[in-house]
Amino acid sequence: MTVTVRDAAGQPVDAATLEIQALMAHPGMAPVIEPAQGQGHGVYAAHLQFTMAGDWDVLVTGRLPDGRRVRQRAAHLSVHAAD
Ligand SMILES: [Cu+2]
Repeated sequence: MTVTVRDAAGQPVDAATLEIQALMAHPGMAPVIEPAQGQGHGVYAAHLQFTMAGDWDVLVTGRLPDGRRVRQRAAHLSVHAAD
């Protein structure tokens, strides 16, 4: 999964420290959390391995280079098991 971070002027933001978290809505379900590696040009990438089929909310969390915290919903996915 990749996310792109831009500032208010639309310029890419590098050097953030980000994690991608995938969560399911039901109780007792551990989130999948992976650090996102900067690729340059504001792009960050993480490899997520979903632990069950179903509906997942994907959040981006962490800190921007200026110290501000990030917590933003990035996607809602319906995950199906491969045949
Ligand atoms: Cu689940």
